Amino acid sequence: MPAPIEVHYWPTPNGWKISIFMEEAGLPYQIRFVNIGAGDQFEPEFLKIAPNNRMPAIVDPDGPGGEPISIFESGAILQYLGRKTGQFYPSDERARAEVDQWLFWQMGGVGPMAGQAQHFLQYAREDLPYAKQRYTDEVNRLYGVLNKRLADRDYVAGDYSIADMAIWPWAQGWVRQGQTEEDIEALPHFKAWLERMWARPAVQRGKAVGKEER
Ligand SMILES: N[C@@H](CCC(=O)N[C@@H](CS)C(=O)NCC(=O)O)C(=O)O
Repeated sequence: MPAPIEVHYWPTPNGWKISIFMEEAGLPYQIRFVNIGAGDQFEPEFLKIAPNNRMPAIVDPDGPGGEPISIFESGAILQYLGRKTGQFYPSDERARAEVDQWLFWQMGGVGPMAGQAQHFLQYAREDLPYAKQRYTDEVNRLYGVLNKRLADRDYVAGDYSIADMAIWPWAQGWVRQGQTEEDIEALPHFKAWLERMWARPAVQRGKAVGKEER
């Protein structure tokens, strides 16, 4: 039995990406809660493995060469876990490039834009209509791109992959990103994919990790 991987985690979309992978792959893991509301992300011990003071991060005691390794940034963690396990991340270069494109599309697009939409719609200290509209519209545009992509396939890069695991935790939170029921009805392939993902027991288990902490 391999030593469990430590997952430094809080139950948010970026954290769920990793708990979903762990559940899908059946890898032994140990959750270390990083309560970002209480400031745990600024603790010196955490900063040693995650210098950007953001979770998630992992520590794999059985890293390359049998030595421990720590990794931060959810996209890099998913790629590492995919390479380590040979699951949900194809080794064929053409197929891998497909996954990478959609993984980076999430990391550079959906995550930051949806995060800003949520910030300006729900947390900003002043009402900034321009910012609210800008990020709500950009999220809508991105989900439109995803809808088109899913018109002729079940998963974003063909087979189910780390790209789906990265996108879904953000996409399922569309209500908080200013999207309306009508907006989502207009994206039938996107909507069907959200449901297809939620039908996976490991996705449900991954999203449930630590929900009592929130
Ligand atoms: N690009 C990073 C983003 C991680 C991130 O933003 N994590 C948030 C929670 S979802 C966090 O730790 N926030 C703590 C803070 O803002 O101080 C990744 O994908 O790992």
